Amino acid sequence: MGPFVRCVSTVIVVAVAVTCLAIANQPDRQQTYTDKTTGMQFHRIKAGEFVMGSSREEQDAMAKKYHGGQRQDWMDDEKAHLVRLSKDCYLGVHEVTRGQFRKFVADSGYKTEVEANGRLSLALDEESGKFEEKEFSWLKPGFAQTDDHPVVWVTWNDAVSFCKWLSAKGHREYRLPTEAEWEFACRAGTRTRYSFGDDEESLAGYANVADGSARERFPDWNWAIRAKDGYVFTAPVGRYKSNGNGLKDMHGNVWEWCSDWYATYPTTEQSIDPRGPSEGSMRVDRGGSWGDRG
Ligand SMILES: [Ca+2]
Repeated sequence: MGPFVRCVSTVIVVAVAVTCLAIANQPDRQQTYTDKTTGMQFHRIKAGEFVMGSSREEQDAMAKKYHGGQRQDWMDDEKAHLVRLSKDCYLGVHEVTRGQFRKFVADSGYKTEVEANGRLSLALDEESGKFEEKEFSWLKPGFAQTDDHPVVWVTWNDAVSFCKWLSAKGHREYRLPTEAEWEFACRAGTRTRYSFGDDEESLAGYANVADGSARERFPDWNWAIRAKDGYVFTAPVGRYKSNGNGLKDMHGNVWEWCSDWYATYPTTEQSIDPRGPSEGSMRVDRGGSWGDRG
């Protein structure tokens, strides 16, 4: 799966869902901003224009490499189109960590949707190395994590609740980024397959993906890249090289929630500050994860 591919979920995907945040109002136009409650760092992303989505050439190359030359249905959903973002925004440098999420839970008494439902979920379990049906949650993700790792098993509603709590605490308005803001910030002016270039084996220097370490643990992951990023499951945030906007882990570690409902991209020539459709059945998450190839 390529980096600018979209992922959609009504509930969390396999232990990989997290939020990155955009501050809605501008903190005095500084380049960086640190939230006092959580210590979260934000970088300013200047307004601008970019081509959102994948080019036909890129899609054809992916179809040839991974799908025996067959175009996939989802490829028509993310047609390249011009987008203009009229306002600067601030995006979290790192994925929200388990320690930061713990502060939210300790202060508010919040129960994540997965905990509240108490239902069994199917996910990869580190202990057995197999998919198991258990009561997984951000505290029991199925693999070892420290408070520096990204929080997982967080639904879109959980992520929005975290943003609301942070807004109330931080005297700024925090929200999930729109999908357009996320992609613009990730691309950082590039048009290559990844924000650092086209070579997927180079992902190991930029992100925690399904890699050579994961192949050793799960020999049937023969689709994973061969280079090693050093982690089978999640990695502490910020371990890898930044993109051009100084943001970390944009191509891996855990998928990141955006605010938009999922829909086929608009076909108009130019879209200004798109927020996605007003209703839908699935939300968008973006990036990549330890269990995907970027
Ligand atoms: Ca990895």
